Amino acid sequence: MSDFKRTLVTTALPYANGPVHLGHLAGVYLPADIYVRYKRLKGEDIIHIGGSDEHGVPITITAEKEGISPRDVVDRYHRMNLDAFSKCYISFDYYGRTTSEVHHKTAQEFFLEIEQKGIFQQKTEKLFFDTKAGRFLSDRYVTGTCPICNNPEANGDQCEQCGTHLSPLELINPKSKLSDATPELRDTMHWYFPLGRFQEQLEAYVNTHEDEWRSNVVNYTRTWLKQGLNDRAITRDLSWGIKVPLESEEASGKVLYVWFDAVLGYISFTKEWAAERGESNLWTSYWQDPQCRLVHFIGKDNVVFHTLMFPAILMAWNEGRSNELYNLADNVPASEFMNFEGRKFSKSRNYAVYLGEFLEKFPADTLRYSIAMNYPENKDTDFSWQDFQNRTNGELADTLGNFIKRSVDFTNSKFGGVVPIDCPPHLMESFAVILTHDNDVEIDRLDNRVNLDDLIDEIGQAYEQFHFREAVSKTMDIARKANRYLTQNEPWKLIKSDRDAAAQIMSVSLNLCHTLALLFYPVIPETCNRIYAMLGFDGTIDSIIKQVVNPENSLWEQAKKPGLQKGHKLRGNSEILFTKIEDSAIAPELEKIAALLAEAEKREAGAEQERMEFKPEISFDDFQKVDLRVARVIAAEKVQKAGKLLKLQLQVGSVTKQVLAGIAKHYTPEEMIGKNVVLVANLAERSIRDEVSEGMILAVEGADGKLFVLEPSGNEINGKQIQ
Ligand code: B3M
Ligand code: ZN
Repeated sequence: MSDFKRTLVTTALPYANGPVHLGHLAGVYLPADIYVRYKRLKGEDIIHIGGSDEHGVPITITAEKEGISPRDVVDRYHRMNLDAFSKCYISFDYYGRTTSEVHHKTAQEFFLEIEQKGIFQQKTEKLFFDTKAGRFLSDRYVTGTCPICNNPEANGDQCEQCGTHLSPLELINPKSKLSDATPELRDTMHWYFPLGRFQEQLEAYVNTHEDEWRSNVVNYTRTWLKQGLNDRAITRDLSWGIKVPLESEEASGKVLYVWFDAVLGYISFTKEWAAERGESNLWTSYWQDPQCRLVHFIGKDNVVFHTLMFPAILMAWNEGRSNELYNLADNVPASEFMNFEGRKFSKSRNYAVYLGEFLEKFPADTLRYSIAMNYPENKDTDFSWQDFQNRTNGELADTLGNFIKRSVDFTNSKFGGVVPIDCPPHLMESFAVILTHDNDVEIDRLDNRVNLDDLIDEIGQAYEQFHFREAVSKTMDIARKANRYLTQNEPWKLIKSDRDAAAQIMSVSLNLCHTLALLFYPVIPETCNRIYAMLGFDGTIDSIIKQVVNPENSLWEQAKKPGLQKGHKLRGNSEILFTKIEDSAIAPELEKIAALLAEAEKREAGAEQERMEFKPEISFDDFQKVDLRVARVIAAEKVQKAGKLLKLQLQVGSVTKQVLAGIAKHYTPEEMIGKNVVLVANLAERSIRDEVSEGMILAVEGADGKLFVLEPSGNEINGKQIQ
């Protein structure tokens, strides 16, 4: 692991069609920034590359909704997000945009390389065309009724109500979102990337990393590999995007699929970063030198694009080449989600707290700390105002802030603001929580011994393995112990009887302040810069870090040793590092949340009401036409590539029927086998995903969205009509 000479960190490129919220910060940008700052403290060569994803349908849909151009949309949100990130001290080395010229060229170069090798396939397919708008409609531009749950507003790629992944062709009554017109099917040709061609290579790639990658990342990737990888269309009929770089008739009007171009943005932006430094070729040291470690920070919804799709694109580039070979990611620390006050962030439901807005009210470091302590490493976590207030007041203000301020204030008032004596390294290395102070100061070596070196190494290990919560809470543990050390030794009393003993305690305390300033730097950088200034250092940690690129004498190593010797002068005055958050400051936020929740409930109740508006009346004869039967599930299995569907074989009297039911999220195949169900037995056959469904079974949705299959009971009822 330590064979690497340098590290390239990338963070998922947020779509520039809206402001980033706290969920994005928690899953991707904060952990990446913490990691990068830690590595910089270690004196390692590391860069952090990010930027805006400015292509794709999410952008054009926003533009159409707001009646502005896609260019206006991306300009606005690129600026807004860059600004919010910088206010949150996310220290990108470069923050690019996929609309840049360098990026367009890079993506086109990749397309041509793969095209010339004959790897792409071209396929003609039928796609919906909006004759009013004169455009082919990509999946998201088509809406209609879901064939599984009858939701009348399903999207062409997915039904939000039942979660089924759909193709627009499966929708009942498809409509164009552009014009409301019923679209017609027309032939169109597209380029496909044959992911399956790289199946074995990808499997081998994942296998070599299975021990270091998070299990959720490995499992999720393997699920895809197990299903077998399909060809993926990598072009679209759109006007906004990167043009397919061919002169042919068939290429006209086509752009690269946004995911094909977005992942290549990491490369383009590294090129731009290098050019900006006046070392145009430097980017190759990060992408094409095997001694560079490549790490992608992303959210769990982007895993396969980074563990399969992007590596496969790079494999296609590397194929048959002897030079300019690209590195594949060494690690992809994908996060789970952080919820807010018990609910998922949702932009479309307006349930979100945006980063920029948050930072107008509260300091970035308090947010960074609270979020780091709630980092969704291997399960979803929750952020609440109450937790934010408790951590800020109890941990940052009362523990860390209090310790630093008391150390500095007491030194200022009793020792003229100067470190009174050298700090004995052994005291520093293993400062005791309680010192016995009779005549001479002696460490209580039996109890309460704190071995700073070991603790710091443990914290370092946690960072190396992306265990951010563990690293930050262990850092706070040191602050807690330091604070207790000062409190329990009572130098303010001791000084009356034994000035030297008090001097020693202050010397240890001040050196612990120095240590804590360095250890906390990855998570609360602005505060640590202020502590550094208070301790009388010239320049911030931010500036000093740039001068130390030697891992042996790195700032991280310096944190283990006394950094302030006798005579070192503090700045002279102290400051309050963290202002406590009063109840009155979060009260309006809690009210806002309550209002949002009430709104959500009302909406849900409204939906309920809507359901109470019965369908138009039917005659008794109409009803009699429906043949409801009791059937027994004799076999059940999941449908490949349709995660929500179960394929059921039903015994209905002497007949068997196959039914596809959208219940895979609620029942395992095993749970279904043996159940009696209610079957609509005379429903016209239809096919979904190349499978035939010969009926429908009845189910009802419970409060939390869980489906319950209706299970009739009785003796020898199989095949009987329900009346
Ligand atoms: N913009 C999707 C997202 O924001 C996409 C990430 C691109 S990473 C190369 O979730
Ligand atoms: Zn549905």
